[in-house]
Amino acid sequence: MANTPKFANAKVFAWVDKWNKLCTPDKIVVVKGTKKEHNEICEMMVKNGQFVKLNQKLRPGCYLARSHESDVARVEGRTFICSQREIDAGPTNNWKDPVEMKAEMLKKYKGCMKGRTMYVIPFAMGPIGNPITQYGIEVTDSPYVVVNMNIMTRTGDAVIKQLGKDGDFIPCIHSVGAPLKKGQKDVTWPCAKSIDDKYITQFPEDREIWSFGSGYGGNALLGKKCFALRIASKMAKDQGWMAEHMLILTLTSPEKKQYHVTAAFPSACGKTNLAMMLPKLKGWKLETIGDDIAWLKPGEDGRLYAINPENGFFGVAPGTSMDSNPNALLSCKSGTIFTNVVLTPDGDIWWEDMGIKAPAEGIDWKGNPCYVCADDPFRMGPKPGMTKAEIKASGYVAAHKNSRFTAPAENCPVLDKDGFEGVYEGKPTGVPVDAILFGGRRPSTIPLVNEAKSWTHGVFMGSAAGSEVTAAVISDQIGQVRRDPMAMLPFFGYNVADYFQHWLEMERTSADPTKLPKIYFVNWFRKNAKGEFMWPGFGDNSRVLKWVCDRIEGKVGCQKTAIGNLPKAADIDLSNNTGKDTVNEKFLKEILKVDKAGWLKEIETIGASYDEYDAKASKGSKTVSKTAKRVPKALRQVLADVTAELAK
Ligand code: GTP
Ligand code: SPV
Ligand code: MN
Repeated sequence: MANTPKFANAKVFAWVDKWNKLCTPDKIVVVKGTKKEHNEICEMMVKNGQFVKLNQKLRPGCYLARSHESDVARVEGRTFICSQREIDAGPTNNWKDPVEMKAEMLKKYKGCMKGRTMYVIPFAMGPIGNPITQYGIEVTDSPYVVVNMNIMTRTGDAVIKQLGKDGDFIPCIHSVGAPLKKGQKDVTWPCAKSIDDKYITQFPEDREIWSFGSGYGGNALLGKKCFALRIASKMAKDQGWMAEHMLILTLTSPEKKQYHVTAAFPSACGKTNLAMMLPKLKGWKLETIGDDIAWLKPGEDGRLYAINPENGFFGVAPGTSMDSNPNALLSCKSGTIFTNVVLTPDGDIWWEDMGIKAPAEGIDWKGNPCYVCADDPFRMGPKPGMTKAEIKASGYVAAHKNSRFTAPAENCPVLDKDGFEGVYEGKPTGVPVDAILFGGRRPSTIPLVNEAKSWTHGVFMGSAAGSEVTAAVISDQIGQVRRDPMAMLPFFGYNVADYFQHWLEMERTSADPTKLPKIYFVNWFRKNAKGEFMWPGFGDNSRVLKWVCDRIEGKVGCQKTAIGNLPKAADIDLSNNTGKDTVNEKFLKEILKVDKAGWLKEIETIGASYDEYDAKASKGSKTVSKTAKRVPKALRQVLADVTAELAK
């Protein structure tokens, strides 16, 4: 057995020692977080066949990994919130008794790291030393996790030093669940092959994270969704702050006035794209602070101050191009890990809709050869000479739909360096938020942008968010619209209805509620009868951001409607409406209207979702509901008001 290394912090030692004794790894490495160590681990993985080293002239410090076919995205069906009381997990979460769950999982962990190295990753969520930052220790047997955590979080000695003798941290345990027998050769992507052997478990009261069986993304990089959203949302509720699935951006107007905007969109619905967008409007500058997670704390002045707890971008690869998101592509220039994309013959990477012609031949995400399409140089098929129609009919993609890049934030050409370090006007407060956007992929009904009439109405809007399900999760419902309140459906650390209440509390407890951000609902994804997008999106979204700023400044009016304040079409700036994709003015008018018939249906399904949150037990529960009437009355009231106004 390996000896548990010494740590000055007794709680760190106890956590590592506990898992060492149970998981019995061959070796233990405490991650120092240096470049040299990072490179050595990457090179070891190349030697073991788990990484492909990319062409170092084209992509210095970049590697490619291919996951097992069963392990390509988050697994919501195997994600658990193990609060002591079932009611505290709520109807949207899978619940199990924490004592039972720990007993079940301890059996899995027994001997699970045999033949492997146990890595201890000290990590920070947020800039080290910032008052909003939290710390974690992830114990894992996956070197892939180590190098991804090195990019996505601040890792290593600096964190150990910050923790000192008795600093607090969130303890995390992760195993791929694939022990090796003596002499057994490792596979390229070890994991538990059966979905039922995967567990992504949060213990919100113990503030612990136990993950087993998956090596992919948010299932395994435990600082991200498990900590920064599920556990942090519970901490935030208890302590009066907010942990949200939001990007953070800084916008500077031609008059040099700065605005900070956060936006909550469900997975694969455009956060990374908006966070790094190149404004089509001349004179406007956009800078990135974060692309996925925001922690917001109320200040003494009543404003909400935000930091990005992460250190990198775990971005969706397909669709990322020099056209759609040049800053994301440029962020992948060096020091990036690609997972499940295509390998080209010159040692570079490729994916669908990258805006780059496909190579004649490549290796697809499964490791099989793939070939350029016969009649579309921007597609690849599994056999030579296939037509676009044949490839489409076969459902084949060369890069997995949820293939990702793990890129260092410091690579981003438009990073707001101060904001990213949590600094505003020289102080480590995070940045004051002027506007919060909610959104989702909604092909019908939902207008381009809608301003909330009040904070409570804004909370209602967030609670009613929804989207088509995307490939970011393993699901048989991809493409169907589901409710995804505040884009947090897969990430609530507690009862969804209590979470709504917490949002309402943010106004009630604010030092000055008039200083809270204004709330908007946006939809870049309206489609016409032909199934074409009615709004060009991407850089053209700057037109909507400008309207938001104009509203904040009181520069423009609005149409006051039953569902909220909509722009007058003339107030959407259409200057520089040239290039490949342009705003179609006829469509614009269409997507700024209240679709009354659509909204009557919408209201019904919002009501149905509230009823479900009010009456249903947690998923997988055998007990009858005890959650009745938990949705805040104030939100029911907004629903009633909107319904009444629509009927007028
Ligand atoms: P997660 O990392 O899963 O949380 O996703 P995300 O919210 O950061 O989504 P991302 O920005 O990676 O976008 C996902 C997909 O949406 C990509 O295929 C984009 O091309 C597409 N997309 C993003 N913004 C727009 C837009 O404004 N219009 C349209 N039509 N598509 C968009
Ligand atoms: C998401 O699904 O919202 C992601 C990817 O950002 S993961 O980190 O895997 O959750
Ligand atoms: Mn996300």
